[in-house]
Amino acid sequence: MSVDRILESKLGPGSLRKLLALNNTPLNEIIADAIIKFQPDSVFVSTGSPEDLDRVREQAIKRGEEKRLVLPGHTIHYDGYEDQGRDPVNTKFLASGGTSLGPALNSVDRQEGLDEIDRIMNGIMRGKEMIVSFYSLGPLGTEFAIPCLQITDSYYVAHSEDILYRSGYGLFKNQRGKEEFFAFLHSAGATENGVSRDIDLRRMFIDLENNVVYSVNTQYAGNTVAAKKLAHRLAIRKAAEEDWLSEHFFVSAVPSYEGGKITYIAGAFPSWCGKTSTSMLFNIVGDDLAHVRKKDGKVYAANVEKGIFGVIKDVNPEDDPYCHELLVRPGEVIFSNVLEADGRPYWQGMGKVDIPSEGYNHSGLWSQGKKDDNGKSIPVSHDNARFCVALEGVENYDSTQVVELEGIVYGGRSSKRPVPVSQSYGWVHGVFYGASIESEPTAATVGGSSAKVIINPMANTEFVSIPIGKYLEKHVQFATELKEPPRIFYVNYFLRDEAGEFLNTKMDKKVWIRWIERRINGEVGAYATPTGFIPGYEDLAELFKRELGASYSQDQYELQFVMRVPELLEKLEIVEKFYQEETSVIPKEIFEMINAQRGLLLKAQKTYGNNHISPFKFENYGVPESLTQPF
Ligand code: SPV
Ligand code: MN
Repeated sequence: MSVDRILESKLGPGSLRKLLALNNTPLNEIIADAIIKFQPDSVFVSTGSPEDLDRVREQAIKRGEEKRLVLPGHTIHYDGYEDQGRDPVNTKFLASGGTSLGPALNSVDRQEGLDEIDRIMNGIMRGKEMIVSFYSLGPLGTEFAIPCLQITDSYYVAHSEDILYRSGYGLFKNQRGKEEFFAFLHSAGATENGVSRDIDLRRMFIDLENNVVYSVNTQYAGNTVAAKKLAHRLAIRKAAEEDWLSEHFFVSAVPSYEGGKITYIAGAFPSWCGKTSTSMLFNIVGDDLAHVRKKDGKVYAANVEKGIFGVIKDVNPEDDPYCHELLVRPGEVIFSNVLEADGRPYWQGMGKVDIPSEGYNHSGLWSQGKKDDNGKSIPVSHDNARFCVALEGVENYDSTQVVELEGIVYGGRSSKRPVPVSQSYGWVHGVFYGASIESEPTAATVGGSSAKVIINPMANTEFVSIPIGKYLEKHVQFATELKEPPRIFYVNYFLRDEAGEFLNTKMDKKVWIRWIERRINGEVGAYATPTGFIPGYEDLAELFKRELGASYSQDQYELQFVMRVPELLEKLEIVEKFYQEETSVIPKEIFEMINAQRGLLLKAQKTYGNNHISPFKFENYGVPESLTQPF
């Protein structure tokens, strides 16, 4: 059958008209091919028009993928009990020659992968409707925009994507080749009680040669909303080829105290390290993914998305006032994997609210004390339960589409190592900050065992689709011709004392980010230490007062900013081992930084005769030359 005949056989006149108006042969071919393989009963094409968006919302309810809650616009969706997060084991790159990407990247021989996916997805949409929609990664009308085609049989996925991404229908007009767009093919597969049943056949396969991603037998958005992490993997590769960066960055706008200046900073933390709440402390541009480009000696960033798919756990009025507000007022929100009782959503850490003793959650009918098959108590909501909401209409949304980036913040979760905030001595030292992001599993308690520490370069490990050495090389080289590259910082919100208590409150991060803004603008000084510039006590005391109305004692400062030499040396070992074991060629600058950093720490330990060195000891410490090189 010809492509036209195939399309005519499944698309109604409205959908056909919308598709043919694009005059896009490669697009028509890919849709026709999906029809033949997946055999949907019908196909709906959404242009992102208000009517089409409405239909998607409606169908998500009608087909039982979402349920309306009491507040207008609020709906709830469930993923299967075993389908509550990204599945890195079954997320694979398809690479010709199998292992050409190196053992660190989870890959499978391309043909083998395509054959497997063909087998699994053959006829998988029988009895269902296929939805075709179009998105743009990044703002339309700018060089950031990348067209994305989504094909799915899940109205929940299409709905989430409509909330999270700019519509890209217009970008597909008159395209001449498949290489002009990313394509995502998803099916939830057979469902039971509304959730994907065949979890053992869950696959996310990324065809790097053709910029096509397949995702099947899963609903969790991190596996299915392809414009998110699946596209991010394709974008990292594209960026490396075209000399820009695709990063796991939030972007935030920090207005100066004096008014008149807004400083844009970006930052990467692994999941569950406070990224969304950091992005919302001042004004939010985006909370998860940004593309970064250079132009005329300056660095610009754009939010890939236009919404938030955030962790809901611990969103409460005290810790996350802006986020919380979004979840308790009318407006379009998809809650996932939280407790529903009498049409209202409840989640872990939501604040001073009486949680009903029964309801429905990610485990099905739930009552207080319910246990899973392993005898473990099932909480009110899953740890990775989420909310999905558009940024438009968020009180502190800064809708500037492309922003000049002046600072980058890396951060992780460490109970005993990096100080709460420090500034690198230069770009390469900052790349080293990013390359050594450390994350303890969230369950780690006092002094979490080093064996469990995960090194997560730029919080991007899971998504890097080129050899990690090449990825870091791109970072090192990015700033070579920039006169004033963005300043780079490191934050750690998770220091604990001997008794295992956190040394900081959740709101303290506002002070660190404010200090970063002041520092970028030359409004505060800093003290050099062996690991970077740190804030002075007086400056912080003033910022604590101004930002939080809180007092900040010298003792607190000393406890938080003490340099924990043996712990830091131990981390260097872990980082060094991580990169020594890498098979790709790691830029020499990374090893130079590790060695220089180690030398400075050992020297400081000797000079000050102490394992834990008070920050006050560094008042006259000079900027170490070994960390300022080469730029
Ligand atoms: C993250 O876990 O980093 C997320 C959510 O942003 S996911 O969509 O799962 O990637
Ligand atoms: Mn993320």
